[in-house]
Amino acid sequence: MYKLYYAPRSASMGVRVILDEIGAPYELLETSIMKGEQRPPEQMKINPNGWIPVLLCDSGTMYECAAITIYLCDRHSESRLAPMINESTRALYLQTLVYFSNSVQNAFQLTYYPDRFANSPQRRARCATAWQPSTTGDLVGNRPADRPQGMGTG
Ligand SMILES: N[C@@H](CCC(=O)N[C@@H](CS)C(=O)NCC(=O)O)C(=O)O
Repeated sequence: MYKLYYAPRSASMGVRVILDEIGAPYELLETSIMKGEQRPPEQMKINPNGWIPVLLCDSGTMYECAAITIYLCDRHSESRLAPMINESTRALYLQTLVYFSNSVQNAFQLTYYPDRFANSPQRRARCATAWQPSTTGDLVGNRPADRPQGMGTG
């Protein structure tokens, strides 16, 4: 049985969707992403950053959206949620996944938690507006030439 540290409107929702699609039994462990609210000590032991998702399973614990996504999709490959290792769409799948968790998630951190990155109100305001979502849309969604059939067409 999987256990997932989870909060609504957070990156942990993506992992929940994958667990639903796989049909694996899981339990949601309530936590928070709000500034100033305590995270459960057990969650902090696994990921001292205080970020979710954090997954617990029979083989151990892990965090980072991209890593968890790859792990679950590979482990439950019969669900056909991701391209297999030798499929041509695997490269774009990995690229998009890592781009989101490496760049977009960091931009979210800047936008939602500017106090972590800047100590004056002016600098915090600059952080909070530094990321332009449309740039990400252009990079990920609007490059049909890079989009193998069946990916990113929805
Ligand atoms: N690189 C991490 C980032 C995860 C992340 O930023 N999670 C947010 C929710 S969307 C969070 O836990 N925020 C709470 C905090 O930063 O204190 C990942 O991809 O899993």
